[in-house]
Amino acid sequence: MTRTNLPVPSPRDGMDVSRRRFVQGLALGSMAASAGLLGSRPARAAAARIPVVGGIAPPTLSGTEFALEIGQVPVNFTGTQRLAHAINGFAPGPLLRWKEGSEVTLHVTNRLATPTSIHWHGILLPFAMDGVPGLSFPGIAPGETFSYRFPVRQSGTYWYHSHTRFQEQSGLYGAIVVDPAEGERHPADREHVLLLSDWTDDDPEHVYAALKRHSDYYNYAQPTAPEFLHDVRALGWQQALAKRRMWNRMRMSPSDLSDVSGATYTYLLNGVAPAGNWTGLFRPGERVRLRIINGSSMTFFDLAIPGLTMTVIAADGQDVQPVAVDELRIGVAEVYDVLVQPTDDRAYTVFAQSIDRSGFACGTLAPREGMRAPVPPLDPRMRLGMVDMMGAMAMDHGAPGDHAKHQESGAMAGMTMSTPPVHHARTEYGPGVDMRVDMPRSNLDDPGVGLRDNGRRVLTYADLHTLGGPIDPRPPSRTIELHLTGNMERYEWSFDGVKYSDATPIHFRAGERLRVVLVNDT
Ligand SMILES: [Cu+2]
Repeated sequence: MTRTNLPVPSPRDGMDVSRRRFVQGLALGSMAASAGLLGSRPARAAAARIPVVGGIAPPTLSGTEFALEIGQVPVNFTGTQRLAHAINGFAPGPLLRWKEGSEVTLHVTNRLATPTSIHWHGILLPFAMDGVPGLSFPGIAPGETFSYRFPVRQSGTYWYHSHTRFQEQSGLYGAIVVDPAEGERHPADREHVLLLSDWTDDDPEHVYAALKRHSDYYNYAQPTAPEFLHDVRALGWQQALAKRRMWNRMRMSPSDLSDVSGATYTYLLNGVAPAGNWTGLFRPGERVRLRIINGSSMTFFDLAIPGLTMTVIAADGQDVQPVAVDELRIGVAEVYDVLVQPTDDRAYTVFAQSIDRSGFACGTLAPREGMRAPVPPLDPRMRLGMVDMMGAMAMDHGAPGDHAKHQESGAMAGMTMSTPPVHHARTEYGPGVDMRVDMPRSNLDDPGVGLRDNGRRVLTYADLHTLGGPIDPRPPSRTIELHLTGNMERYEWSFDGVKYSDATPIHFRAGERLRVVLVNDT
């Protein structure tokens, strides 16, 4: 495999994270091809690419007053030049560093020809500062400046993103770190933000339109004829046909782990493609805090750093009882803070593979620049089993040839078999809903498809405990049950079968202790 690094250009304003520009181009193309990442339609990704610049890590801005300009900037993550949405010329945007107890002012100026917005994800603030167009403010018109001002009432790792159209997908997002007023609970010798994301050279508007037309447009891993024949050999004709019919009846595909895969997406770490090898430095023996943010639009990542144990100390900005793991699955918009303590004078690879194993983001932790550790192979692709799709129902009835039953029985035995009574709203019985789950399970201790019994300690939600018990000890006075619903073929999503545009508000009472139960019927 060949890899060429271009000379690093001079840093832009006040960058304290080292910036790197790299060649991706042919290097990544051949890497992807040799790793078999391209699925059954390799043509578009394997096409010859001109080696060019491949991504730049964003700078840090800290203080209480910020001037952020939203515009467009040429980027090149794949060998093809595209325009990204950017903040102060960076896509992703700068890391914003605040102090708990301060008041921050952020003047956001729109230099685009279209409206824009910034939403501060996970930040507690007055509603008018929340940055959701049509809900908390009208958005920021072209040429206009909107000044966000709010007190910072929390600490931890968060992020921000545009809440307008698909601007987030095309670069308008960044990290937020809030330093606690009283000092860190787990002081570290140094820290790095690991901001994961997915980039497409296609116009995200076009990606969405294609998914609307054919929801499996980007699913290049559909079961193949050989796979069917394999099922026939293993299960016999009748069961193999029954299995195929079952998936067809659900109008779903067992390979439907991600709507858009690595054939379309280039996965980025801190705005840098894999061949660019973003590098975070450490001195052997140091305690290093990694602030891991999934700022992608559509991608779940499974992240590990071979050779290092990660001690999870915070989830979504909230400190948790420390738990040591080898790997964690991070959903879209989730955040985890972990501590690592590399003792050897060598490089470690930060490896974040997409849930469908179609690609990965990666970078390096190293004592010095220019080092690299082996990049592990992608885990094998897996198929969803009935247990992943149908919840408890699959356990009662079983399913012919169900992979989960054969290969992942260990995890199934440990699953929480809670089957609370489920209520489907009348609005769920309409053309906008193609599936309802009658016996949902709350499998918080299930690592999830592809991570069960993989020989690594994998974080589950059941491992996460608030420090010092619940923040509010009162029992809930009422429960609202909401169903996440959708119609895959229409690529249309809703609560209780009601699209946002048709929905009326759900009323919460100020100060009440409320339980909201979300049931995923999709
Ligand atoms: Cu958000």
